[in-house]
Amino acid sequence: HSKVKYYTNAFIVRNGKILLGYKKRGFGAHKYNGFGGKVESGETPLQAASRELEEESGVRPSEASLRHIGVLFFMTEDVDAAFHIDIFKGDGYESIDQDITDTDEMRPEWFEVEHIPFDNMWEDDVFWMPLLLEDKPFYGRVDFRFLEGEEQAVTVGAGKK
Ligand code: 8OG
Repeated sequence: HSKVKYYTNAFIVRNGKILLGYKKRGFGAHKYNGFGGKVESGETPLQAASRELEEESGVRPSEASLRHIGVLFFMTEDVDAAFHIDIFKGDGYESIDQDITDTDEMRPEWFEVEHIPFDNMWEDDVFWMPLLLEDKPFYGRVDFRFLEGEEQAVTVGAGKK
């Protein structure tokens, strides 16, 4: 694992609801997730998170008020890279609903925070999402292995920062 790849993921939580996107294609397709992607060279993670949020959901950074809340570190068997994901949380403003748009990549949808579809998300999310919801900064480490042809998380650790 010589390479580290930097990604972002952003979640908007407002009035007891969380904005998730149903990923239509690519990496993590058919799962719900926050909005994010690769940090491009010359960008800070916050700039990348703001750009990806707008590209994938239509939500303008000024409406999202993103702040950094967590870090996840992943390794996957047979993948010659480690992934460092900066997680951001935003409260959003009243007008945020006017911004939200379906895109080629993601279909945005609000969920009650009591009914987050963890069965249809990355397996590690259930461990750290409570910390994100409680505004507690966190870190997590996840190792994925291929079991019966499916990628599954076998080791997960998450804690308060
Ligand atoms: O650009 P692309 O859509 O391929 O980026 C992948 C997104 O998926 C990026 O936002 C990082 C995110 N991601 C992982 N692994 C995990 C994970 O275990 N949980 C969550 N919530 N997001 C993840 O790559």
